[in-house]
Amino acid sequence: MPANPLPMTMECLDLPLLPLTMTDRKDGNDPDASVLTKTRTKTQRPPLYKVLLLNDDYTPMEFVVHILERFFGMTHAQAFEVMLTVHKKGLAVVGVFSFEVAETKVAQVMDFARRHQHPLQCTMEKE
Ligand code: TYC
Repeated sequence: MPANPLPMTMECLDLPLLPLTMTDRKDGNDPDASVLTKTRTKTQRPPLYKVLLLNDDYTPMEFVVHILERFFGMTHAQAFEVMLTVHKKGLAVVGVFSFEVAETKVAQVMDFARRHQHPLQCTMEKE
């Protein structure tokens, strides 16, 4: 399994103010023209992005294994297994991250592959 460092970014969404019922009033009086309101706050999770590794006919298997160890924190055994999945099925999800982390991983892999003159392709998509 690939390492999955989920950043714990929490955002709050303030929902519309809701009228309170008479039982919510502490004084027990009829508010007549006035209405008390309460804010409901709901936590929102940040969107997550899958990082995908694509197969090709030229990139050496050991190079792909190295990429998975180096940039995705996999052990050699995990990396070899994921590399074989990509080789056999055409692609595999190698991690799920926030937008910024996924973007960085893709850029690191693409740059490392280009510098070693391998055609390896890495992309991301919203989960
Ligand atoms: N298909 C490549 C080969 O036979 C190995 C490979 C695996 C390439 C995974 C890319 O993402 C990849 N040498």
